[in-house]
Amino acid sequence: RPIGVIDSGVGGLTVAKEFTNILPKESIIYLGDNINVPYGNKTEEEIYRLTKDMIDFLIKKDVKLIAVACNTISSLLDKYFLDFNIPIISIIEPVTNYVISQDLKKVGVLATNFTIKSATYERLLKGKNKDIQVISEACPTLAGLIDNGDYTDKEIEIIIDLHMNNILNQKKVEDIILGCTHYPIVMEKFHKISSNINFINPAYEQVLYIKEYLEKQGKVSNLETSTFEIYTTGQKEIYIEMINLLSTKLPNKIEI
Ligand code: DGN
Repeated sequence: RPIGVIDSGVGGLTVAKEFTNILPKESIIYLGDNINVPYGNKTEEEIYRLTKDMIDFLIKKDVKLIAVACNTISSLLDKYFLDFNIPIISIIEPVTNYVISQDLKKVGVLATNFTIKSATYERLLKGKNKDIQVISEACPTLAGLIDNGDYTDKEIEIIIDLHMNNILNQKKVEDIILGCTHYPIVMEKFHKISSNINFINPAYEQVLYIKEYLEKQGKVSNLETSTFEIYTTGQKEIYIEMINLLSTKLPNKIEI
């Protein structure tokens, strides 16, 4: 059975890419709700309703597990999405485990409005180490700009610069979590603007976590030819552009 991956848009491709590297023998069904991006400025009820529809769609496709490749939705998992017959895996929990394992004393978080307001990163990190300092910065427009597909847009650099200044003016940090799956798509812009910062991409930790989970459950696939299907409520062209930019595997099909 395939693995489902959901995001409000193209951001989850950063997670799909890690699947092709870490679990290449798994088939992936990706669902991006681009028509409703960004989720980060919506209400809890709206995000719940849209996410429930995505989960129902993937359950009908008989996926064995859903990777929530969206920090905004992951902020709501504990509250709304525990009662399904298949595991629904957060992107936030695995990266907080990683940060704690690295013994960081302070860490920055850049994420959507919703994720920052929910304080999920702070709650989970402080729950594991009460002394850790978490410096948070909401970026209300960045995911939407990236999802437009024009990653050469100068505006993206201006916005990243603004948020990096805001976070570094609060406190000097050396490690910053890119707490929205859209942001690592423009990782090279983050490095260009702040070359001395270690940017943490939660996608990698999430897929490692899922690998361990599947191994424990004896549910790892061993397909000679795994497939990658994309379903979107938006435009195919943006997916092709992002896939090229991320140099990840091309999908077997893209459907609207
Ligand atoms: N990619 C999503 C996230 O990780 O939070 C959110 C993008 C959005 O809808 N704002």
